[in-house]
Amino acid sequence: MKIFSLALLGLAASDQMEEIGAKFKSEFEGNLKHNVKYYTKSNGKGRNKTYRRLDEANKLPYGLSLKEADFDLAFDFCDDNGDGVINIKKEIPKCTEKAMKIMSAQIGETEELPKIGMRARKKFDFDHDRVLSKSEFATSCAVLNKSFAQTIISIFDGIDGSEPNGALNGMTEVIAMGGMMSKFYENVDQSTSRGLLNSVNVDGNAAADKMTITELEIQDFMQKLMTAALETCFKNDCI
Ligand SMILES: [Ca+2]
Ligand SMILES: [Ca+2]
Ligand SMILES: [Ca+2]
Repeated sequence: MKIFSLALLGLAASDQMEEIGAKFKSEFEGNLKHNVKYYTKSNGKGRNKTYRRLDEANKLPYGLSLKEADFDLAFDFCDDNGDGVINIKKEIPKCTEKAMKIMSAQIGETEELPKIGMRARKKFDFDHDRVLSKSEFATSCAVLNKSFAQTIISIFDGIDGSEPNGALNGMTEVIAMGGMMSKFYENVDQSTSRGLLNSVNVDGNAAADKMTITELEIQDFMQKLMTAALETCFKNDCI
């Protein structure tokens, strides 16, 4: 048990948090750039533009355990006038500003993340009507979440001195990650965050898979964390 609490205490040290925060931001930016490019790769120009990986992009949010409803709260948070679509020019900047208020400033430069996400979201208007539909919005969330997942794995895979293998295995890696991610949003506590991580830990059925946290699982975890943060926020009239 001792080593687990040490991992948590180690991460709670603020200088180390700063360092991880800076690394987090720069790696996230790189991953996001790559993923946006991949999922929005197109042929043609203007109204004749067609997206080469549209099918793959539409399926990305539902690769493991999430359903359409898992994106509803985030969608409502951004759909300010409630007309069922998200206006790119008006509503995206507004909800980005609101999102920054529920992000925690505890982890280095991570408060910059919503702004980075804002620029990316605009690229997912696949049918060029200047609004994001529910489906386009869910894809934009999934691409952000995937970029977070890749960043998280890169930071915590091997943090216990083991050989990096592309997933998080073993208590030290998982708890170190959980400790940091529970500080990601201002209002999500550690036990809620732990419960959410358990709920998405379904990639594979064997007992051994339960000990492994994969990229897809973290992708879903990020969406669940955001929903939890928004739920608390709505309850407490935080914005
Ligand atoms: Ca709207
Ligand atoms: Ca659209
Ligand atoms: Ca797993």
